[in-house]
Amino acid sequence: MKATAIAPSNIAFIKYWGKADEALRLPLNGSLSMNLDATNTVTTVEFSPVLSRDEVTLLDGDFSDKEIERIIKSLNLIRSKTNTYSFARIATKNTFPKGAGAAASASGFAALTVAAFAALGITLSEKELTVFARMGSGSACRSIPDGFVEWKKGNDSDSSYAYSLHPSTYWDLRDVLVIVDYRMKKISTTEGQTGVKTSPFWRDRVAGIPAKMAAIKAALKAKNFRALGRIIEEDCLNMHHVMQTQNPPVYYWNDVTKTIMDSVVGWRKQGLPVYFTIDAGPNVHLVCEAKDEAAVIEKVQTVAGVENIIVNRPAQGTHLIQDHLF
Ligand code: 2P0
Repeated sequence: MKATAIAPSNIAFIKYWGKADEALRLPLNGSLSMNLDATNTVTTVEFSPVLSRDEVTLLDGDFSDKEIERIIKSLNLIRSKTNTYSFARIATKNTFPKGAGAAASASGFAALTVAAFAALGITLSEKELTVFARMGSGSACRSIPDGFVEWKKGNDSDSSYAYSLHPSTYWDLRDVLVIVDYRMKKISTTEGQTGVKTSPFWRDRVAGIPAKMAAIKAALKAKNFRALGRIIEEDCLNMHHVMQTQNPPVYYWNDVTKTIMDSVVGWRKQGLPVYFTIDAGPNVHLVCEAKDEAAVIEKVQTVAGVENIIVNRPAQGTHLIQDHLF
């Protein structure tokens, strides 16, 4: 049987950086995100007894050997848990470039997990799917449930899962993704996280997360945009502070990133409610309410060095579609 899934990427408002268990991808802290509708991965999977190896194709580019290895590792895990002995044909495509600061590994492993189980004819609960996706890439578990999502830290594999706090229709926010560099990041997030405990500040950040999670959930519940934005920006800066003080330091920003960060503070002083957040790359996500989207875009267009702007709305979680890629 053939199955195809579409998965959104997600932007973390409270971020995941560092693992308590490398093999299971258990995080050091819980995180919270919003699914993004313009940056998706579509993946088709078919298991077939006639194949003599897994065949993995990226339709809009090339996978490195390391990336293929990681996909096959995920498939092997699914095969071992389901007593499946066939190899699989997999085709996948992104609506955005890999490494562009939109989390391709999040949408990628979410789509792979949902398509693979459907292709095997096995129905898992959403929670179980998030646990499998998490083992492919931590942030992928947050791309499976709908809309605004919490990934619980947990203390073992079954308790470290993601669930929807609010559906995508709950709040008409925008994530204006400002691309300032299309090249792949130099340090992968998996590699960068291995040094987290060399930062003298990681403990402080992790210790502060439960209170921050409670505060951001309250801001979401009350639809208090300014409170939400303040926490988003604060946690972004906290995470990058940890990254930049690791040994060796992991530094993702460039000059345009910093110009935008400064500008956002200035735009707020002028009365425009917009907040920034940045993942493991130089590109900047500007979070605002729908009513301010046009004003934010107008401001961003004045910044030299901006290569592209992608406007995201809150998105549904990962789901099956009938348009197969082969
Ligand atoms: C996040 N990031 O919460 C944070 C913000 C990067 C910065 O989740 O090793 O690619 O595959 O579990 O999920 C990126 O980490 O790492 C990430 P792995 P992942 O979105």
